[in-house]
Amino acid sequence: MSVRPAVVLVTKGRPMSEQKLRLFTFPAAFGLPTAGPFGLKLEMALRMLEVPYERVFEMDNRKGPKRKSPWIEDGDTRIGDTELILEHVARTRDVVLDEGTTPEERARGHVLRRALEEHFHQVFEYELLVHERSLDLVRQMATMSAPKILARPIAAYLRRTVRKHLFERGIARHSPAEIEAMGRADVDALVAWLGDREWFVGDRPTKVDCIAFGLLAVAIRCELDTPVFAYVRAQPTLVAFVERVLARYFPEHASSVARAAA
Ligand SMILES: N[C@@H](CCC(=O)N[C@@H](CS)C(=O)NCC(=O)O)C(=O)O
Repeated sequence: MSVRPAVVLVTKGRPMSEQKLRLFTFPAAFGLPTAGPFGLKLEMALRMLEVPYERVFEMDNRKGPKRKSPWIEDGDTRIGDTELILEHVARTRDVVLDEGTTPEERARGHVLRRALEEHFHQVFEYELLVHERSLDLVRQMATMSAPKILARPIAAYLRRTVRKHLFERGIARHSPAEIEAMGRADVDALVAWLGDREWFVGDRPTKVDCIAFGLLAVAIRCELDTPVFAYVRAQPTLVAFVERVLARYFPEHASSVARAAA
């Protein structure tokens, strides 16, 4: 697969490849560089590719071109969606994630990534933002961008909005027990898939590790006592996977044990 640029893209008089990307993500939280799983996915990918970027924290995902977080600005170009951003990076910086993997490895990574991004992400958002045990956390998050007095109404609005969105997406049509069972099934599959290997596909990190890391790191580190997050935390191989990524790509956020082992 080659997506190398045929022409040098220029903006404001400078080739794009020399510009630093501006990466807009939710603020740091839970001992992680950002609270958002897709922001973590993109940061890990950019670090794997050694593409320099500048972080900009923005709580309001509606400001992004796809009204979702994260997004980037590259000179005059604004792009939302991690996949489209990575395509842009490949075009303008001549660096491609997963170069050297076989078609079969790419296919396996693609299918697992879709399962994580399209299904497990729904369970994830339900537990983080809608579950009754996340109420205090959502109120705390609301005070990050608004006065304390508004925390309750903002949290209530956020939970209502996310529940409606998750109803449209599918997961919130199910009972809490059904959602828990669906989430546990995803976690069981991840544990079985990873086995005692270091990475989900092949013997080195690939793109699917980026989204697995984003979702699992928040589930583990947010300390919410919701059923699926607690179940993730109880899986030693998934906890070790997250610490491995942190030690390799975000040493400033890794536990001292993982840093020493890296
Ligand atoms: N397909 C998108 C997914 C991004 C996404 O779902 N972001 C979440 C936060 S992690 C978001 O902005 N949710 C708010 C919303 O959907 O309104 C990507 O790859 O960037």
